[in-house]
Amino acid sequence: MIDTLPLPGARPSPGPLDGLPRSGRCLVMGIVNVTPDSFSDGGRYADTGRAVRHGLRMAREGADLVDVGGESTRPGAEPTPVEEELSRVVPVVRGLVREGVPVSVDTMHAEVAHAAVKAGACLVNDVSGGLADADMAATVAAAGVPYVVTHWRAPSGEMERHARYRDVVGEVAAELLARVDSLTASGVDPGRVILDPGLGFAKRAGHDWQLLTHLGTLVATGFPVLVGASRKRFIGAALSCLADGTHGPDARDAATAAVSALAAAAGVMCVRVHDVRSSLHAVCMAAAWSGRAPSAA
Ligand code: PMM
Repeated sequence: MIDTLPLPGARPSPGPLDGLPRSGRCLVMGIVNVTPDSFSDGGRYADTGRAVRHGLRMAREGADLVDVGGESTRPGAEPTPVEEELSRVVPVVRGLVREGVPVSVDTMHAEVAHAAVKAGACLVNDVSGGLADADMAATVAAAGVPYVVTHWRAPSGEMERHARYRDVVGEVAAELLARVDSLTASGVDPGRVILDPGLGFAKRAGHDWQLLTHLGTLVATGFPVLVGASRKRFIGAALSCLADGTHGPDARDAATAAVSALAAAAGVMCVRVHDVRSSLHAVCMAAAWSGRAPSAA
C-alpha cells in the first residue's frame, strides 16, 4: 500500500479558503437533497418550502454550511435533466442565502454550479471532480469559489463496475492529484481546492474503510479534505455485527457521528452529514481531544 508521500503531483499546502466559515474545528456541512430518490432522505425535502425549512433547521442546529443537491448519486440512479436540477436547486439556494445561511451546491453540472453561485452559493461540491462536465473547470475558475473535488470514476449507473483497486488509498490519492493538475491547467486556483475520497463512489465497503483509516494520506497532500460518510452502506456493514437488526440508513446517525469524530481527529476540514447535531458534538469532542477547543484551554 502506498501511504507515504510524495505522491505524483503532490504540492505544498495551498492558501486559505476565502468565503468559507471559520471555526477552528472541523466544519459540519448539513445535507439537503431536493430529490425524490436519494438513498437515505429521497422525497423528504423534494419541494422548495420543505427543503428550505430543513436547511434552516440544520443551520439553527449549528451547521457551518448547508449543501443543496438536486440529483441523486446513489448507485444505479438515472441522470436528472439539467433543467429539472436547476428548478430543484436554485430556489432552495436562494431561500437559504436570503436567510444568511452559507450554502454549497452539490452538482456535477456547470450550468447548475453557475446558477447556484449567482444565487449566492459560496462553494461548489462536485462528486465527479470535474469529470462529468467539461465546462465545470472554467465555471469554477470564473466563479472563484472553493471547489470540492471528489474521487469519481464513472456515472452512478456504472460505477459499481469500476470498484476495482490494487491499492485503493494510493490510487484514490494519485487520481485526485491528477484531477487537481488537470483542473489547475484549466484555470482553477489550487488554493480553492478541497479533496474528497468519494466514499461509496466506485468503492465497496472494504475500500471505504481503507480510505477512512488512511485519511492521513490525503491530509498530508496539504489540501483540505472533506469526508462524506453519512449513513452510507459501509457504515451499515460495520453495524451488521450487532444482533438488533436496525442498521438501515436512518439508524446510522450515531455511527456516522463516531466516524465524524475520527475523521476530524485525523485532520479533515469538513464532514458532510444528514444529522448535524450529533456530528457537531462529535467534531467538538475531537477538537477538545486534540487541545484545539476553547474548553480545553
Ligand atoms: N456523497 C453523496 C452526495 N454528495 N458530496 C461529497 N463531496 N462527498 C460525498 O461523499 C457525497 C457528496 C451521496 O450521499 P447522499 O445521497 O446522502 O447525499
